[in-house]
Amino acid sequence: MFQTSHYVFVTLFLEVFCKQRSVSYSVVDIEVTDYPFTVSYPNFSILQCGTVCTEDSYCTEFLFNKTNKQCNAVHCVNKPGYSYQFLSPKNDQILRFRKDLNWMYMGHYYYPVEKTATWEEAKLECQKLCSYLVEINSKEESDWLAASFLMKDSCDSNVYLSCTAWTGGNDRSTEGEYLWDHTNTLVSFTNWYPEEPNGRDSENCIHLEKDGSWNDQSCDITLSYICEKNY
Ligand SMILES: [Ca+2]
Ligand SMILES: [Ca+2]
Ligand SMILES: [Ca+2]
Repeated sequence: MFQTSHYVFVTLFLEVFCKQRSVSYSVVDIEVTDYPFTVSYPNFSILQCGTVCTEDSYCTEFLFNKTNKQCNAVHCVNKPGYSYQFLSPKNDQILRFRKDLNWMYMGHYYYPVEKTATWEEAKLECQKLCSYLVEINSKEESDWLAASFLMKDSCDSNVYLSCTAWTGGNDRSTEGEYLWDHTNTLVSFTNWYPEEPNGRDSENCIHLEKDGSWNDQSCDITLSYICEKNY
């Protein structure tokens, strides 16, 4: 009993502490899955563990073993130069905390990132969040994404460069053959802006515009992006 309330206290403190860095954590209580990419820190306090995760952009979640003070930062993709441990925590001594991000749910989970990035950078940023660049399969999804995340009072009238976001759609492998990056499936539903796509070899990545329409654009310019995940 003492131990439980002790950790409840520590947990609350952890959230306050980490909020000063604009990151808070929630206890994860869903059935455990396997964690292929965890970085191990022995003999840490729970606060040190939270701080390590806060300062590591690849860390989405951390695991803390109450008994042996083992801290494990969870990554979703391989970070170059890190050595990883596979972890399958069935042990009830292991507390799990996930970084809070404001994923919006509409059948899937969506997270708009306003910071701009090239298409490749945006792809990696979504992977770091255990997600992928958004894949759009219907007019409803396209319109909902644009209305929810892109259409703002501050947008200017330039359809192409203001209030737009990368999607996972691209024809980087074969010109004119558009694929969704994560599922590697053909783009079947399309919602091109009039006279798009027009860039041939120089424009191989699809971005979503604030009216829900699409444009092919050079993958090297920097735009906002939307990440999606199934759960
Ligand atoms: Ca989708
Ligand atoms: Ca192209
Ligand atoms: Ca274009």
